[in-house]
Amino acid sequence: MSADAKRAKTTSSRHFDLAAYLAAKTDAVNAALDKFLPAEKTKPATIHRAMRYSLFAGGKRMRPALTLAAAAACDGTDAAAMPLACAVECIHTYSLIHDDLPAMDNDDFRRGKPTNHKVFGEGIAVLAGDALLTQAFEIAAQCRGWPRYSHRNIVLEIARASGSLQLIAGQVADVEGEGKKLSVAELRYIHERKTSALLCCAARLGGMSANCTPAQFRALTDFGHHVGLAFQVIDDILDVTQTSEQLGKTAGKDVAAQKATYPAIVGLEKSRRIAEQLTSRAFAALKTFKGKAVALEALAEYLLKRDR
Ligand code: GRG
Repeated sequence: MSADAKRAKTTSSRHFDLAAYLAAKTDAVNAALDKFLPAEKTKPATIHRAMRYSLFAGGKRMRPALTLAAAAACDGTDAAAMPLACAVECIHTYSLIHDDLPAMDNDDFRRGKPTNHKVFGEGIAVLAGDALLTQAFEIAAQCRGWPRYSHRNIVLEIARASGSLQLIAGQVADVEGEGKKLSVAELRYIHERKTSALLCCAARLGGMSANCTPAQFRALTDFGHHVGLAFQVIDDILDVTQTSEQLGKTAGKDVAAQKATYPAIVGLEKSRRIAEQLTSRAFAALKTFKGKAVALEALAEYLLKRDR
């Protein structure tokens, strides 16, 4: 990590036990998701099995962790943030199921297991993605609202991050960019939408659940935006440096699909420096929390150093 990034961190985050934090939050999120989703045997059982198959296949749970950590930075509680943390994970999982379809990236492995369509067939995989997207709004509607962050605001937040101007826009640009030589600006357009929008939304929802101040909301937006961009640069790097076994999904896909990535455009070393700079910007955004954002700091550092 760069000297800048190290300086921007608080002392307390260096002593933060992120592994224990993530293990506890993952358990809590999994238990909440299990309650929110229809039971596996609920008719039609196939769709509920398919939804649960991908949701509980072993994702890193980074987005819900960001929601819970952002809530804590604003003195909120896990209980209030949990519906929103679960809603974001449902949207993320839907996007992965659809991204893996033969019509899109055509991937056989995800989260260390055969992809949804490999197990349930394409039709059910499309429906499982659709159902998880819808489920996200049903879960989010069960959160507590505030005068400043009403249910209307929360629905708009999630719909905008996952709609045709953000998540889907990024995916469209990604698909249309295959085999083309993109500029760094065009690549950033894709990353901002395909990846950063939902990570940023995860952080903002945590703040909303805690009735955060407008200044805290701006800080979480700035933090989420930069962490989200760093996340995708690292994802691009891992695609060329790690094996499929390490990633739990097919490695080397970007090169094979002739996708524009940071390593392809600027090289590995510069890509690492860009990810560090973005993470430094994310740390800087947390200053306003005056040491209360230790979990967010630790998450940002983990996302930079992750190997899967
Ligand atoms: C509507 C047909 C249709 C498709 C939508 C929007 C979309 C498909 C796909 C975008 C999803 C995508 C692959 C975004 C890139 C973000 C990314 C690096 C995801 C992987 O996130 P991790 O590493 O995954 O957090 P885990 O499995 O750990 O949760």
